[in-house]
Amino acid sequence: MPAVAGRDLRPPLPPRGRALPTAKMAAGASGGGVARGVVGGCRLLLLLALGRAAAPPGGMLYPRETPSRERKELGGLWSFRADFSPGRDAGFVHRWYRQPLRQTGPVIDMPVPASFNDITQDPSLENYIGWVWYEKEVLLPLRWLQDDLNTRVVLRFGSAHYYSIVWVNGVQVVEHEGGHLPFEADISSIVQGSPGIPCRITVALNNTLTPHTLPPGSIQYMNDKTRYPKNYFVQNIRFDFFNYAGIHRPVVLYTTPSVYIDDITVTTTSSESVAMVQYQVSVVGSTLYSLSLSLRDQEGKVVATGDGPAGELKVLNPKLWWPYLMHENPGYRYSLEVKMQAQANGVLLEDVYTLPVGIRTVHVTSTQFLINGKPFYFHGVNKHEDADIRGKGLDWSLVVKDFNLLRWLGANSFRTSHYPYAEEIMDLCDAYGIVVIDECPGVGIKMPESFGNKSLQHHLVVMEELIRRDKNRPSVVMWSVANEPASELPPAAYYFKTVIAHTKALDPSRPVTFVTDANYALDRGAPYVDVICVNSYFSWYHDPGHLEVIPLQLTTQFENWYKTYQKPIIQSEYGADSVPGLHSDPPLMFSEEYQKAMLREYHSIFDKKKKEYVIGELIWNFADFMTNQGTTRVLGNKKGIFTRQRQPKSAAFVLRERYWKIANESSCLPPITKSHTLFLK
Ligand code: GCB
Repeated sequence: MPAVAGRDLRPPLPPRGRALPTAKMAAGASGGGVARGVVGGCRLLLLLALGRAAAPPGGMLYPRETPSRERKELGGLWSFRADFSPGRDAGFVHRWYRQPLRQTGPVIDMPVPASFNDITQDPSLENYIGWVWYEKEVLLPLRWLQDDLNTRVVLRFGSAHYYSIVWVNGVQVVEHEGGHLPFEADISSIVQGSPGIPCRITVALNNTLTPHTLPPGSIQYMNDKTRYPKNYFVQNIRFDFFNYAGIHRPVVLYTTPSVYIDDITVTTTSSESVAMVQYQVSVVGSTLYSLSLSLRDQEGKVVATGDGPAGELKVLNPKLWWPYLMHENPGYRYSLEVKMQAQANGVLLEDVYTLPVGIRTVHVTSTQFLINGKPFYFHGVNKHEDADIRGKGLDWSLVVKDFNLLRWLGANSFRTSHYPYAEEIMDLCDAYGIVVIDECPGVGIKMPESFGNKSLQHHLVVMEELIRRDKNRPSVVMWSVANEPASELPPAAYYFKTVIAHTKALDPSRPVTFVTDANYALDRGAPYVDVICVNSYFSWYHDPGHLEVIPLQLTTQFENWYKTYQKPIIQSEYGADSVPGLHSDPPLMFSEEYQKAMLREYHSIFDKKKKEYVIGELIWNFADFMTNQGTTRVLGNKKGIFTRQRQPKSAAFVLRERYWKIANESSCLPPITKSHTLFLK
């Protein structure tokens, strides 16, 4: 992505309550002053100014039903109201959370999970910036409320974009900064007083991006009265996907006993004949409890047992977690059942949580990426959470279709470009053996002020939240802390040194990277990564139309990076837009033929360099996706090998041939047949 002109983007904050009549999204718009403020956001600004926020304490176990835990889905239709008041602050001034939202003014039905942008015909909602309000009334099962001291009721959001404040029956229960990651609140004390009465959940969400959010952005007021209406502003972003917002992932209520298993951390080591599963369990609610653990295989047989809050389980002849196409039974997971017993209020409380555990190891050498001691080559894709109508909202049909397409393609991996994906998607990666480079929302970090202390502290918190969520996933083999930051800027050195060191301290078991498009000689973050992940668009953004330059430029790229760092390299993005159905021979840009020809040029060099130190290739992109409007985007980014509706373009067949060939060459299995493997699971 070309950078936005680097001028000073720091005029003063807009006055409080300033009228904001028209909001439009724009990347790199110019012509006015930029405000650092959050739209309707004196409140948020205050919060962000408070300094180093720590990730909320405690665990973030996925809410599973177990013998001691129930779960109630809150998906479906919610009431919705965007705050179109001039300062976007009417909801706070008039305390919309204190009454049913419909009593505050007109509401519409809004599906959850979904982005709100594409649901109506209203362009001002599609491009809305500021606070929106969601509300749902729920009746809780009486049994949750009867033994009021012993049942804990938790309200959990899989994610909401980007700043969330939640009230239950008018009482604020949680605030959370950032999209893409879960947050929750114990609401027991609020709901237990009123059995039989619907409980009202109100959510205020603000999608404004500032230089200190992740991803960063800035609000720009267009002050030239000869060109723009009064108080006109745009949200500038430096990333290339539509800035969808809303409640994007499942909202659930779940229960635990009042003394409960709060977190479990598992790491694994293994040799051929024996594996060790190291565990740590934290319990909240009492210091007097007992813990017992049993590890079962997929036949239900107990293979190891343990007790206490920390220890090691020994597994003889372990069945390892293998990537898709590397083993005939990929994605093997044991079940770790953790049982806690405690006395509280004169009764015996028992909590049970079952965690899937994959046993595998990851190591990086100067030329290889090893999974279970065997060289692993990433032949995969970059994706987006993106679809028409629902935007970034979780959609099971789309999720399952995508996994079927990935396996059809022979892809063994993807990067969660450019933010953490839904836990439900990650579960399927674990189950199918799809290897993941897990990326945080550090995309578009370009402005100098986004490398300051405030941004850095927030980035550290986001990494804490990401690792807390995904640390036990066997599919996650590497953390990516950013995509294409301005890593050539002087403050990038300290910034990435700190973020990467923090990530490694939180999780010493996985390598860490960030994805760069900077010049190898100027990049100040690369010294700290374990694997070099590099993006390049030769013959597209550079030398457009000149496919013949690819072999030389790509070879030079790899050789420069390797000679500088002696670290293995992944081509983490390469691609070309193609408009499906547009043909041209000889190949011209935007035709399906050009996309195919570009692939072939890149592949010839990958084939040479993968014998040395190139350890992977991830196409940009799996599917077409929506972006801001712009002169280089035709209803979005068309670099997908599938259309947005998941139909293959010609390039998909080229990639499929290649990926299956690589899988067959590198597999220790008898030749894998395409159809056979697709239906392995
Ligand atoms: C990139 C970015 C990705 C863009 C892509 C493109 O380098 O990482 O987010 O979508 O290029 O197509 O411009």
